[in-house]
Amino acid sequence: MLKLYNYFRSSASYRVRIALHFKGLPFEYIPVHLVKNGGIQNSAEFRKVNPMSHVPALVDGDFAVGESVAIFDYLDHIHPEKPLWPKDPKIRARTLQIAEIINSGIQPLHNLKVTTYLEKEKGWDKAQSTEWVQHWMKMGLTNLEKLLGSSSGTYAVGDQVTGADMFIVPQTFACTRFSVDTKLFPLVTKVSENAKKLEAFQKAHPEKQIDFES
Ligand SMILES: N[C@@H](CCC(=O)N[C@@H](CS)C(=O)NCC(=O)O)C(=O)O
Repeated sequence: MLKLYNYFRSSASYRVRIALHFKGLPFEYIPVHLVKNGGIQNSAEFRKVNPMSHVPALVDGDFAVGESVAIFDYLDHIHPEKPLWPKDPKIRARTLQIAEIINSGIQPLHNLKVTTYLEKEKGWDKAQSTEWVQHWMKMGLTNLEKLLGSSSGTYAVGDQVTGADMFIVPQTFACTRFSVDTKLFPLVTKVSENAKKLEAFQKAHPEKQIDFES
């Protein structure tokens, strides 16, 4: 069985949980607490699974892969039904564009190790680091909103569920944690709300996970 090293609150983990449920693939949930004891992701043992010291990481037999974009690609190749990255070249490119706006343009700027660095190494207080996160979230979502103006239908890319929705929903969850009002971005909110009605998205929600903490 596939194993998923992840953390309930991690938006990148949430993406992969959605993808696994969407494809109907059972998996063993291996919690990696990102905070306790300096963060299990920083342990030598976990670094063997993912040298980047972050979740998620998917393990299939003796093969381990990190990075949600790569994990989605791997899942599509081992289980091609219900593609996360659709086959049509234009739909696929748009899906990956949206995923990358979030994956490289927004999420890294609010990652735990980044805000910890700002607060511990640069001496910023919580309010300053939160303002930094909010700035990058709003900038990214403003640009994503423009793109959704031409790409979205019921979901982020037309009327079919794609991997793009699986990146957007966890991002809106992260925005709420950092008090960024996603209602400022009506199309982002609309496609996210539509996707959240689907079972795969509901099963993957942080509050439904075995390691959930309030
Ligand atoms: N681009 C990576 C992002 C992974 C990532 O940043 N994970 C965060 C949680 S969402 C993490 O494990 N952070 C640990 C840390 O900052 O120490 C992916 O898509 O998998």
